[in-house]
Amino acid sequence: MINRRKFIRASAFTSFASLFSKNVWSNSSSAVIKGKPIVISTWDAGIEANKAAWEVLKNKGRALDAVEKGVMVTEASQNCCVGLGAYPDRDGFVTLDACIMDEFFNCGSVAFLERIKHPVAVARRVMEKTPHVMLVGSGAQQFAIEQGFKLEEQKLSDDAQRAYDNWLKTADYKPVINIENKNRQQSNHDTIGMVAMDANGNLSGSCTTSGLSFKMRGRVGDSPIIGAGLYVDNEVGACTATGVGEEVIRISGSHTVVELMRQGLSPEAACKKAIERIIKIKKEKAKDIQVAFLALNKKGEVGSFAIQKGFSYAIRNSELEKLIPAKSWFV
Ligand code: SD4
Repeated sequence: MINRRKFIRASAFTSFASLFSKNVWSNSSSAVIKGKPIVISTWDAGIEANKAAWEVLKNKGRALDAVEKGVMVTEASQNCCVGLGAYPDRDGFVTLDACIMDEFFNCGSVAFLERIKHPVAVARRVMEKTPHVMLVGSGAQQFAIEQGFKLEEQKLSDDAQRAYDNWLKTADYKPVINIENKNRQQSNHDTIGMVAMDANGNLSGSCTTSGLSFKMRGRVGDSPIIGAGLYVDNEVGACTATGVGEEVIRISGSHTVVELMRQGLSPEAACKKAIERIIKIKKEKAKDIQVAFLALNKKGEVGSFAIQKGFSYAIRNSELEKLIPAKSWFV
């Protein structure tokens, strides 16, 4: 890969070059955190989610169970961006995307799923009970009901109704950078991606979201797409993504990060390279986009990198329970 200076020189776009030269690395933590078991997850809500995952991991449970139980905490909580209490699409419906992947490349996913409280648990059933990887829309809902999941009422939470009514005044669609950390009165919540390594050194991951608020009906982001919002290779490491899903899908983001780690890059360096790839593609537009990657390698080392500042991730192991601000391209 070309280095940053050569890349600037190679760029035909002066303003694009200035976009690069303006960036200064954030001095946020990049401490190498090592050891197993360990669980990491995106945004502030990761702290609570990690607690549930840690209960599994500390008792020598499987990483797969930990990452399912962990993100179910966020799915069940009231927040902007995960679960049935989250903000709806532009037609006023909450549609949920989720996936899960284990140490054997088994994976399951649901997308455009409505009225089911725990999409990640349905994704796990897709993985374990069907010959498929992904079910969507009414088919995913039908499968969930067959599997005993309750069909919940079609109703927005009070918070979501307020946000939707407000949005309808202009009906102007625009992804909001770091919506997950903005204007939340209680603790902050968001799309959650989680990866864990258990006491046996096995990796698993999960990702669950309501997607971008006020999205087009039927829109699916990166979160339920294996290789985009999540990827696990038990020989190498695991990665999850958050932010504007379209940009993550475009570069098969999480898979890219895992492949970069396979080539010997540290988790943080791999995340940074993937972020650079998006910036190179988006040019000036990159300054209005947030994407972050969060990765864990087979040695138990953790790393993250975002386009914009404001992304943080939660970590839990036997010594630490902490929210760590990620480094970012723009500061
Ligand atoms: C999506 N990646 O649907 C998700 C949104 C997200 O924090 O991560 N928000 O594109």
